[in-house]
Amino acid sequence: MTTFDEETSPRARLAEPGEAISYDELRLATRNHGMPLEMLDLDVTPPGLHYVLVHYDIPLLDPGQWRLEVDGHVERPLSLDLADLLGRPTVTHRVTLECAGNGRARTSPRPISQPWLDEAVGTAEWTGVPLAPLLEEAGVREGAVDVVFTGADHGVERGVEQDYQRGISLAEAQSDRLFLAHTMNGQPLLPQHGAPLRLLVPGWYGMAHVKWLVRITVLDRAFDGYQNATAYRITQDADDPGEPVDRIRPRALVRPPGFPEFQTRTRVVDVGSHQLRGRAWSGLAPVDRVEVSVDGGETWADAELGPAGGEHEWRSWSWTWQAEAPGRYELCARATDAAGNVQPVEQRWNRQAMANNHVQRVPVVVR
Ligand SMILES: Nc1nc2c(c(=O)[nH]1)N[C@H]1C(S)=C(S)[C@@H](COP(=O)(O)O)O[C@H]1N2
Ligand SMILES: [Mo]
Repeated sequence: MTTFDEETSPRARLAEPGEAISYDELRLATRNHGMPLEMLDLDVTPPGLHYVLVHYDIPLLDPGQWRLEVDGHVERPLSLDLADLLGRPTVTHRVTLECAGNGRARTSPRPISQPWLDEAVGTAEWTGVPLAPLLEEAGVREGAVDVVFTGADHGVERGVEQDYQRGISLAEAQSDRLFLAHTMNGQPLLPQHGAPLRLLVPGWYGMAHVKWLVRITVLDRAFDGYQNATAYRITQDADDPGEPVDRIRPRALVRPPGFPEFQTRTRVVDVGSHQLRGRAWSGLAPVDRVEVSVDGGETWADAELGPAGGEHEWRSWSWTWQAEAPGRYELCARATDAAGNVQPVEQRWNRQAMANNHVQRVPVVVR
């Protein structure tokens, strides 16, 4: 195995106090992109406007040559082509995806990585094949522990050369929630979203939803690959092994009202009545409360919730703001779910800012 020096593949680190965004971070930020927040108006994010996060390169796979292998600790390994998968019974679900690092650029010192602000989220209508029947067809053997999903993309990260791989427990993999999506918003998957096939793990942060899926391997031991054991962990310091990142914590976003100033994106609205609206989601339980603030979180009012949709789909909310006096305001929203998880106003950041759900702040000038 090649070893990579620190210049080629630096280890994880936090920015120095006051350290500006680097070209490395800018390069990640221009390859990967967030959802423009005005798309919070829509139930389903249009193709190309859903956020994108790709660790390495987007592999261009020939759908005619592509195969999915199901192997490892199974009785009957499977090798399936796309026609086989497209011919199977499907499920369709609207699923909200959010990157586990959404918001990480807001912490100080920030972890050096894709510098998300608030926008690493999107909702698509995914169609595909349930995973559990495929595992049953392959015949999972006694003693199986984890199931590993391998993407066709390859790279080096923090000195470790790897295919993008994520493991999940056998119990999760056999639940009826997981499916292999070949269709997004009624169209074949776009290259950046995992064409021709990706895993969907509704309710979990983005890293679990392996794109460009080529192999599903059943293990008789716990998976200790990089993306599970090293990355995507909630740690307090550099030596802490931490806890794995799994389900999405409650978060609400405001659709920025009025019109923006080009450079600062400060919003401009006129004195008067404005319907504020946005979306809220949680992978832990359905959202059942959204609160809104126009004074930066000093005081809160309950928003009206839109219809409850799919179990893992964001929920719309609205609230009427009487903007009576000209001046500067700061809009915020926060979500609570039916399991009692409340989005905190004061974020307690972990080292990598993983699975944070800090409150968005939208500066508005009322004129
Ligand atoms: N094969 C593969 N799958 C992947 C990734 C990747 O880099 N390679 N990125 C993951 C991460 S970190 C996220 S947040 C989601 C993003 O999915 P999207 O780009 O379709 O929004 O894909 C996940 N699946
Ligand atoms: Mo992510």
